[in-house]
Amino acid sequence: MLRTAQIDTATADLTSSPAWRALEKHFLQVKDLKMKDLFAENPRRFSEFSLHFEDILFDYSKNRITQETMQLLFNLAKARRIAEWRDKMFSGKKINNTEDRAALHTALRNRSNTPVYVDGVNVMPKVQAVLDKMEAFSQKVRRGEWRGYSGKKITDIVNIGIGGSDLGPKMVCHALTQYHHERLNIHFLSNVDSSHAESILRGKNELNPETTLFIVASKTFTTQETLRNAQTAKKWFLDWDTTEADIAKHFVAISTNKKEVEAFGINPDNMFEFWDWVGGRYSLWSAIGLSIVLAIGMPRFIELLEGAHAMDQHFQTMPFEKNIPVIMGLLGIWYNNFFDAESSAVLPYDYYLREFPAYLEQTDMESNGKSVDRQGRRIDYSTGSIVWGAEGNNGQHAFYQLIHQGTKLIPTDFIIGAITHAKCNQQHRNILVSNFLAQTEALMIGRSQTETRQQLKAAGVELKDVEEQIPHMVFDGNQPSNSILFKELNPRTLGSLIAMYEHKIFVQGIIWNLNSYDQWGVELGKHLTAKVLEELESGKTIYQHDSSTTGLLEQYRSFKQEKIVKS
Ligand code: G6Q
Repeated sequence: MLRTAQIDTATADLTSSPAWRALEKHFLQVKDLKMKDLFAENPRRFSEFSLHFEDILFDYSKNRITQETMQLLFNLAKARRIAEWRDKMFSGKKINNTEDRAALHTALRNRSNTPVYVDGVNVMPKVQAVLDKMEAFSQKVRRGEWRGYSGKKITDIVNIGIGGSDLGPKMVCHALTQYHHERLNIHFLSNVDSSHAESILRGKNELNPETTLFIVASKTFTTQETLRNAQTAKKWFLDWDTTEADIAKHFVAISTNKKEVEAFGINPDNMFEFWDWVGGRYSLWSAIGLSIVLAIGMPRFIELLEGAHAMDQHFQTMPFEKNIPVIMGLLGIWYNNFFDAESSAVLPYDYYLREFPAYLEQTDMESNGKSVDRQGRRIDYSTGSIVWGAEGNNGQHAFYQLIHQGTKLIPTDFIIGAITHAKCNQQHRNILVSNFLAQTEALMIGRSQTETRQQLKAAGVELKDVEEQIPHMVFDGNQPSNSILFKELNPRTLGSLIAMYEHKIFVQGIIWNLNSYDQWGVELGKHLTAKVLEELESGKTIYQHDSSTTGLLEQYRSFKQEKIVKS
């Protein structure tokens, strides 16, 4: 344990490093610069601060930066040895030092198939073998050759998983809805609240057990919520005219834990394997992506992997000055650590990307929400940004108010595709795109008192009638944003987009000297819950709690008791 950390103590002292100090000094000089002035002074600003990657344009010109800012940020990246750490990750070194594991999601999409070694063993043949198994299985289901217990074709697939075993595949399945197999409906069951299971298994939209396939997706196969939901699904299935033997046709598992999969009653032939070097929140590229493969087919899934692989190569080979994930990561550091921005918003102007902010919330915050460094020392600088967001236009009618006129600086990523798959008329798209462009422009230029007055006057408004309202109509502007404009939302582009954010998170983790690949905060919750559950199930008070927890526990019991008495 902690091996990788020990060889790299030189990267520990961030805020006293010359590169950091230079940025602090520079910050004082540029913090009040107005982006609109920078645009006015330099007609080439857009071309100087934007990059193309395949069908993606990344425009970062609407940021509070100058060429010097970027140069100093690149110096920081070099001083923190980003390239060296990047190469360690790609080559299978155990950069997850607290768990003594590699972080090799990039091997899962290594389409050039070059060997990647973990503990001296090339993992690529295993990766390919699982992909082959996923392909064979998905073809049978998609072609209607895999039949349920009564001989019918599968129509519904329920992925049972939580966290990394849910958010990634769910996001991708939603994003690629237009590519789904016509017969197959994909459902995601994650919440242990039985209302979630019921909403899928019972009621108006009740599934048919003859045509439903469950995927139990759990790396550890010990996760309480997933196992509870899987048991509920199994019971539901067995409540019909079925036998234990029929389970083999309706339940498959994705896991690293063969023993527990068998103990649950799933045939190991129906198990799709992955490995401890795949982190949960980075696992959609692995067998955890089975629901995606069933939905869109293996050729499209390969396109997704290829898109990510292309972004991996960009990240590995491009100089920092042209490297999109490096620049995204550095801009995040600039706002988080120098402007003290606490959060950053992701705003996809695409209905099918509506799950993307939730997916990134986990990937980013679980990776970099840490307060000790790799060496276990408490750190004295701000780390992981609070990531949040929602789909474009809807957000405008809700929380954008705070971004425009609140007291906080909130850097934003605006994301949009040029071509839609939807067969609606072009007017929809024109409205959507004009909102996207107008918002980034308005956030940047704002509106001064003088401009407000001029605009009101031009609109024929008597200024004396609105004098009191004018201060409320002023926008400070200077709110930074990145714009990510791609041609269309297809598997390849989506793969690149996801990998771009994964690497941005990696860059920030290295600069902050964090292990971005463990999640001890998640483990604590699992441990605490076990104790309270023991008390709830036994009806006894076993452990000492604080008065609030005890009070809540007692009230819960009393409400439950009243319900039982009444009914
Ligand atoms: C992700 C986390 C966490 C994990 C879930 C589900 O990186 O580790 O979100 O994915 O707790 O875990 P299992 O896949 O083991 O059920």
